[in-house]
Amino acid sequence: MRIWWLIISIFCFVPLHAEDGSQLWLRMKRNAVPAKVSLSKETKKTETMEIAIRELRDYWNSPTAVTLKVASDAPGRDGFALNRTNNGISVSSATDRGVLYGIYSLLRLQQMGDSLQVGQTVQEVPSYDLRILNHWDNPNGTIERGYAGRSIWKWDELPRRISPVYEEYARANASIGINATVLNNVNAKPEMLSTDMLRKVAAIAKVLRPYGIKTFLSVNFASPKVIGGLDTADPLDTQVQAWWKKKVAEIYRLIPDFGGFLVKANSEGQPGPQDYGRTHVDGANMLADVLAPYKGVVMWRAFVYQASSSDRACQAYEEFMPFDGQFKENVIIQVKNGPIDFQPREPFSPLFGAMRNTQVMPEFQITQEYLGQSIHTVFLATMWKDCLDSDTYQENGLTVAGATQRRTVPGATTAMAGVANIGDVRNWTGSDMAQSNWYAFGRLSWNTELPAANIADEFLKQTFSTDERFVAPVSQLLLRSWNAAISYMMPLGLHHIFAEGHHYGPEPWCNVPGFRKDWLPSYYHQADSFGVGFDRTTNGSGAVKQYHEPLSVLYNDVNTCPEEYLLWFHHVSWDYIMRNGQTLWDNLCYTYQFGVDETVRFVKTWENAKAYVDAERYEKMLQRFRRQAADAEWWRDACVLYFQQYSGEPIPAGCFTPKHRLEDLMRYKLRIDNYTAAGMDKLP
Ligand code: GCW
Repeated sequence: MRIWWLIISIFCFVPLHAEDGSQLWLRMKRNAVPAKVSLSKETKKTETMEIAIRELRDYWNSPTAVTLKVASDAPGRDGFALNRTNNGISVSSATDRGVLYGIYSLLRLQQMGDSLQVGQTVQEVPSYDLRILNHWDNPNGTIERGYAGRSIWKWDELPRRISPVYEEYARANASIGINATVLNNVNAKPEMLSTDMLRKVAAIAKVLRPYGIKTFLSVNFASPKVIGGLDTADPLDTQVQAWWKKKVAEIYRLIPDFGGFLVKANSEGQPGPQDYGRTHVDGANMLADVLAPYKGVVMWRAFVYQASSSDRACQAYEEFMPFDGQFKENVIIQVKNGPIDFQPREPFSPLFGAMRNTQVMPEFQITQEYLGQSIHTVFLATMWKDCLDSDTYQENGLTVAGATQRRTVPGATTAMAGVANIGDVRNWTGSDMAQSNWYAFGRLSWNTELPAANIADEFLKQTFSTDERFVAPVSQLLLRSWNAAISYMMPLGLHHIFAEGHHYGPEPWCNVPGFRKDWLPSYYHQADSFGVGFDRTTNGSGAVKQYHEPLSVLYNDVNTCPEEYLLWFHHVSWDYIMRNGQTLWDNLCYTYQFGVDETVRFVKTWENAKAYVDAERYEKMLQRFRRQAADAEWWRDACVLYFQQYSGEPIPAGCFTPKHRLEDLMRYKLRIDNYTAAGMDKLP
């Protein structure tokens, strides 16, 4: 009797196929009978090829036979060609990795309900050589700015136990063209380079390799001192150089295809060459020399700023431009998309247009540190496209994408980096919708020309449903979500008015006694009784001068500056008349309210999508959309009521009635102790 009761309860209460989001966009149905796949005569059956064969056998559900071919006349650099004739489909590439990307492209078509026609050929070559994730994961399992649990890298168990997650991770990345990964935080612990850790890294690299993924590490510039026992880390010291040489030799013995180093030096307290009176060139070139015999590269970050008098937005340019042309061939300067720090909206970093003789790569942030973390839905393809498509005016029509895809010397490596939003929760990214940003990063780094709308469609069709009644409205939601977030957080060029520390909610009033000025919101918004905004014109910090004409002139003039950057470049009076005839103050209020309205519409859109989504993901996302709408009101009230103290103006009649009182919001402190949920249940 008891046993029956138990069995009945199990069947009634435990759904057999609970949807946990763990499959990401890879939801092909496994074939009952393996598909027909063959290799052309000359093609070797490498481990990578075996994966390609297995994927097709298991998931290619068309009767059309597929032939895989590695041939020197096929597209190189990871590229591939798909070709359909009366005899079937051929997937060819100069490398087995290219074939793997080809078969994932084929499977993507199938999942989206599309197919190749007879006579049709598809040829693709990726935009960048390296399409690389940056994990900000620490050896103790925590993740800096991670909102999806703990690190997937289980250092305690490695190299003994190899978690099956590593291969799932490799496969997911390969399916969207990602071919490199930095395993650890740029705020790097020196012990990452200990022999013990390197053995663990090698074990991960071994799993990633057949999927075409190269392993990189972030290194702490003081490593020779901290773990090497030397009394200096001066890059010009021969003992220091010898230490790195030996360390790098050890790394390549363990990981023959190791990619190289990512370095955050002399930034936010990290050690660097300047500690010894040396320069970024001295530091980067020393490591580049050591890595060169192995074809390794150094990604040296330009994210540097000091608590100096100069505008923070100017500092990366000021520090790096003098060295343009002096970096070794295997150095890439890694530049964040905007001049400050992954804000909701920034103009592109002027370094992209300025550096002519240095290989520069964009760094985007997939993890939503400043965009609602794993609670708010903000589709970032739109933001990244905005940066990549920006004209730098260095030469006719040279965009950020163009400037970073161009090789400064023939042997140079091109790359695009994204700070991962991946953790060890079952659905990888906390929010099921946040998977779209990992997906978008892969697809865009593969092809910067892809429209954001196509990426949204691809993601939704593969991850949720191909039903147009679902795809059309939810894709619209995704495409509007970036603008919505800017509107309810920081419209018109406002930036960095986040709560100190967690960067989740608003705190334009934040003032920590003794804190660096450039870590406080008032440094950025400069609100006073006259107006608001940071004067970066030639009368102010002069940041506009770092852009080529006509941008420098355009940005410098309040009348021609694009309004989305108005308060980024100008300190503007509250009664300034905007292009739509409203005063700045009124426009600010209306824009905040527009952001709130959008989030309310998002909740409705999602409610209408219920019929097309499994109950688990539907419910989890619904909670998040609702919380996003409530947060939007929090943002609106906090910012508008705070700025009102300076403008002295009323909220325009009929615009909105605040839900909160400023003094309550100012007293409220969001405690985020568990980043997996980012305080889902906590609101002011
Ligand atoms: O966005 C800021 C973050 C830091 C981060 C830093 C960086 C890894 O708040 O947490 O440190 O940027 O990019 O180095």
